[in-house]
Amino acid sequence: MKKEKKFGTLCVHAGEGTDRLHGAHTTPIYQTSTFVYDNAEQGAARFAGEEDGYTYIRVAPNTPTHAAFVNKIAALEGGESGQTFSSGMAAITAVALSQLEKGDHLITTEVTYGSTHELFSSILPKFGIEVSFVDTRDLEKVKKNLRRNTKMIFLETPANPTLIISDIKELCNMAREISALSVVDNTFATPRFQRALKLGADVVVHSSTKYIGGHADLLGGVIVSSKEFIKCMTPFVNTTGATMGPHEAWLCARGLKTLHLRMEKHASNAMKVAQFLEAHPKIEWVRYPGLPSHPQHELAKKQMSGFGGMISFGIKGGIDAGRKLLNHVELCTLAVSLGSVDTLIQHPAYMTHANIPREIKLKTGITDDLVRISVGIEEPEDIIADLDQALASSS
Ligand code: LCS
Repeated sequence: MKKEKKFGTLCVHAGEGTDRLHGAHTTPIYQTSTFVYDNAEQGAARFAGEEDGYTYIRVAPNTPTHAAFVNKIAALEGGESGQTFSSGMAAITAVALSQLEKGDHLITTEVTYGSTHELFSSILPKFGIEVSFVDTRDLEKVKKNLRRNTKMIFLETPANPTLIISDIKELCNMAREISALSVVDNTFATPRFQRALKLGADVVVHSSTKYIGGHADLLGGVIVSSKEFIKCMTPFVNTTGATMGPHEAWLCARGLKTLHLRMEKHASNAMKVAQFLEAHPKIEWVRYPGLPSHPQHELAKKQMSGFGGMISFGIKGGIDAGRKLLNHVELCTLAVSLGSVDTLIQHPAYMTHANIPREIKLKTGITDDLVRISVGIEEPEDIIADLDQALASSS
């Protein structure tokens, strides 16, 4: 049989077959907090790291259910290993705080999810970590911001919610040249459409709450990297204890079995919705990486194999028109989060990005008129019909 399996086959098969004892076909949920040793010597060997196996749920690799999820996402991202967390924010926090220390400098894309922005602007500086928010579309600007103490470059691409794209290959090269760690938040694109490790990133992070779980029914995070990196994070992971629950790990692994199919439908629907919005007289502008009108469409084509399910658009009439639109949707769900099977619509200025100071929001393109849609996998005609009637009712 061919050795290298295709993406969809890996979605279904990678990491499966954990239960050799009873032969359960699907991965069991190991709903246990602790593990039994055959004898004291075995317990000692596991704690000493001399024998592989499980000890306690907070301690990596947590449980066989967690391991099944990690093996699947690592196979999909093309990484050697991974680690689960209780949320996407816990994963990002762990990567930052386990790798950076007082006096270190971090460069981040200036547009990120609101809580990531807050972590970098308010929490890391408390620990003496310097942070520069840089427009990473401009490689020269990034170069100018490199310092002797730059230890990490963090990229969220496509960025939430402006969908700006950062050149992963160029920026990770830049990081490598100064021995800084490159980290890519791949939540929006997923490995179906963007393989950041292959493009040169050291670490990929995900909010698995989103497309990985896929059904808006869990909170989780995961990182994928080399075995060496995951091992170096283990003491931080084991002691800080932002542990994913076994049921969430199972939901994530189960969600991934259909990632390829869902992402293809999310993306084909999003293209149709983006084209509809672009032609609508009440819409000022549309940002979707798959549209030729996206200022970085060429870069998106180069580093992504598809453009995902997220769209931002500006509605004529600004914040009030946006509120009216949100209040008139019927099929689309008025809610934050993203990556669910159903279409979610929200207004970042006062929802997902409410915690970013207004002047920074405006400077970075998170304008009052910006409405964000996470396009679901319903039939596209129904999503478009709902937006059409809501736009008609919102003047
Ligand atoms: N990274 C990205 C790109 C995100 O969009 C989010 C959450 C996170 C990390 C954090 O993940 P969490 O801790 O929630 O699992 N984004 C959200 C959003 O746009 N609406 O609600 C949450």
